[in-house]
Amino acid sequence: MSIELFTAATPNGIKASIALEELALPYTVTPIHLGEREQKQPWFLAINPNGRIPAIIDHDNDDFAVFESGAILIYLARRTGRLLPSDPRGESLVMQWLMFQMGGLGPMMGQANVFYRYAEEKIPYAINRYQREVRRLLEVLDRRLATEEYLAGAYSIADIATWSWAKSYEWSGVSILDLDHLQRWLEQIAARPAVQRGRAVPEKRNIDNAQQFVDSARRMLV
Ligand SMILES: N[C@@H](CCC(=O)N[C@@H](CS)C(=O)NCC(=O)O)C(=O)O
Repeated sequence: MSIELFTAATPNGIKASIALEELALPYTVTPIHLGEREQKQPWFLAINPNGRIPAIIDHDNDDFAVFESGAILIYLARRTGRLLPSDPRGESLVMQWLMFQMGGLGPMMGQANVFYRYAEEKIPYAINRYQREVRRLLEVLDRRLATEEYLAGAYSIADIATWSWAKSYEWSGVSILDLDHLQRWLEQIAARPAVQRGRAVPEKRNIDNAQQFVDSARRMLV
């Protein structure tokens, strides 16, 4: 199987590379330079009409293209029969936590980052609104992880998706000092060799410090 991954060093991007590494699938990486708005070029919109990363093309399946990180994770899991159970209950549990990430944690952390880090105009109401919502969602995870080793039974694509965002709580300006179970799970997943390889994709270029990252994000948000 040969997968081409279009990605950048962001939480949504590393979900795909971590899954590819966990599943030991051969893949090539095409870095997309978000600050230069490469994701809005016509050639890329033909792959992902939403003009965002990640996206994949499966060259061993008639060049089938997949966009939306959650859909990519499900596709890769189905392609290999791993990281997503096939029985209705097991599958539903993974889907519930995956949807929780896709519809909740990811969008809220994304907005917290925009208003807390990237917006030139600091709007306290917006910053508080999104940081409080992120904190609430992280508490939901902490309660779940108090009784479960992973989010949905065995380690799954739900853990990959959620870890890729939750690990960046500091960048969103939210503390998890008192969320012991969440911290345990964050560390446990960070220690996985495939996660370490996947989170380093693509190699970071020209971004040495937080200010450069903020500048690049501002160019993207124009
Ligand atoms: N729901 C989408 C969100 C993708 C997304 O927002 N990607 C960001 C990077 S994390 C992006 O490409 N931003 C570029 C832009 O907004 O132009 C997914 O999960 O794949």
